[in-house]
Amino acid sequence: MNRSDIARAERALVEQVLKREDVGRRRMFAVAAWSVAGAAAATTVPASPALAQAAPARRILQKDDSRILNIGATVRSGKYWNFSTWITPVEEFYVRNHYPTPTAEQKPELDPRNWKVKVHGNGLERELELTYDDLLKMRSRTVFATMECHGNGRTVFWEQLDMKDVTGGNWVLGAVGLAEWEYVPLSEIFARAGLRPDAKALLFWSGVDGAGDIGRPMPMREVLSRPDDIGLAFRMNGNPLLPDHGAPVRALVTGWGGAASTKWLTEIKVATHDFWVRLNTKAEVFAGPDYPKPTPAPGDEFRNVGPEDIHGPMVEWMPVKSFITVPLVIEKSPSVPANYPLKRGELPTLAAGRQTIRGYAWGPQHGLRKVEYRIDGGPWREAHIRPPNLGRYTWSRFDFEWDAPAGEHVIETRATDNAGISQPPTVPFNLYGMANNAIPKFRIRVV
Ligand SMILES: Nc1nc2c(c(=O)[nH]1)N[C@H]1C(S)=C(S)[C@@H](COP(=O)(O)O)O[C@H]1N2
Ligand SMILES: [Mo]
Repeated sequence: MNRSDIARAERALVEQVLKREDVGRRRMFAVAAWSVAGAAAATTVPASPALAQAAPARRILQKDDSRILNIGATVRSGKYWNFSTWITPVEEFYVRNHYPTPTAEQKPELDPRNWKVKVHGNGLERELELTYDDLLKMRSRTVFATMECHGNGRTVFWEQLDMKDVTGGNWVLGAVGLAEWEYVPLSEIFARAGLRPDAKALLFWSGVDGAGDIGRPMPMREVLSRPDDIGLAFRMNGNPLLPDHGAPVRALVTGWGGAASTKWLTEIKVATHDFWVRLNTKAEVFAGPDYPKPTPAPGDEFRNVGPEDIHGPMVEWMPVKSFITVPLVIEKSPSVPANYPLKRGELPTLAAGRQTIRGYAWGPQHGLRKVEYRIDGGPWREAHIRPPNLGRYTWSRFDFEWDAPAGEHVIETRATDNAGISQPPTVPFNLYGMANNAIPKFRIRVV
C-alpha cells in the first residue's frame, strides 16, 4: 500500500467507526487490538467477575489488561518516542497520580458493586445518588480525546528556555495520550438533578486517594458551553477503566489539562459560589509575575486550603502543541525519567539518508489546522497531516521526508490550530512549569 492508500483506508475505518452503534464500535476496537497484538483471533477473555456482574448487558470481547500493567504507579511517562498508533493503547498511556493508585481491595467504595457518586449542592433542584449500574443504564457517548498533564513539556523550560527555577516532575513530552472515552455527559446528570439558573461553579471531587484532598472545580459558564462534552467516564479504549486511570469512574473534561479529570470520582457539587481546593490554588495553577492571582469572594467554599494558598489562576485549556517521535536531549533538567532511552547529555542518532520523520500535533480547543517543521533554523515547511484529524479534542499524526546529512542537527515543529494560534518560540515563566507549548527543539546526530 502506498501512502494515499493507507490514508484512504484510515478514513474509511474512521467513517465506519463513527457510524456504528456503541457496542459494535467497541467490539471492533477490541478485535483490532487483538489482531495488532498478534493474539489468537476470536479468543474471548471474560471480564473480571466484579465487572461482569455490574454490567451484564455490556460484556464485550476484552483483553485482561490487569495482567500486563504495572498497577500502583504514581507517575509513569508515556514513551512518546515509540508512539506510532493514533489511539494510545492503555499499556502506553501515561499515569499521573498525586498519591499511589487506590484499588478496590484497599478502598471498597471503588468496587463497582459499591461505588456511588453523590450529586448535590444549592445549584441543583434535587440531590442524586447514582450507582455504577445506574450510570451504565444512562445515555452515554464516546469521544476520541487527548488527555494531557499540565506538566507535560516542563522539561522544555529547563532545557531550552533557561528557566531553571521551574519546579515539578520531568515528563519530557510523554504525559499525553489519546483514548476513546465512554462517558455519561453532564447534560444527562443535569436533566435529572435540575440545574438552577444561579449555579456558578461545579466541583468534581474524589476524596479517596492519599490525603483525600483531590478534586477540581470548573466555572459553570464553561460547563454550560459544552455539557455534552464533559462527563463521567467509565471506559477507556473500550474496556472498563483500570485502577491507574480512575476505576471505576472518573471525570472527563475534554480539552482541559488532565488535572480537571478527577479520577476515582465520588462527588459532584454544583453551587452558587466558587470552590478553592489544592488543585486550583497551590498546584495546577500559573504562578509567576505574568499571572495575576484570583481573589476569592465572600461565601466561597474552601476545602483543605485557605485564601493564602492561592498562588495564581488555574490552568484550563491545553494549548496547541506538537512533537516528533524523537527523545529530547536532557542536559540541564534536575532529573532524567526512569524509562528514558537516553543518558544525560546523550543525543539520539539517526542513519544518514532519506528518512521519514513522524510526530503528533494537537489543538484541543479549536482543532489542528497545520504543522510546520524546520531544520537547523532554515525555512518553515509544511508537514503532511495524516488522517484522521477529527477537530477539537483529538490529535493527528504528521510526517515529513528528510534527506538527513551526517552531522548534528536541530529539528523544530510548530503546530497551528483552527483559530490561527501557533506554538510560540517561548512562554512566560511559571513556577510549576504548567502548559509549556513553546516550539520544541529536537537535537539529533546523523551518522
Ligand atoms: N483523584 C485523582 N484524580 C486525578 C489525579 C490524582 O492524583 N487524583 N491526577 C490528575 C492529573 S494531574 C492528571 S494529569 C490526570 C492523569 O490521568 P491518567 O493518569 O489517567 O493519565 O488525572 C487527574 N486526576
Ligand atoms: Mo497532571
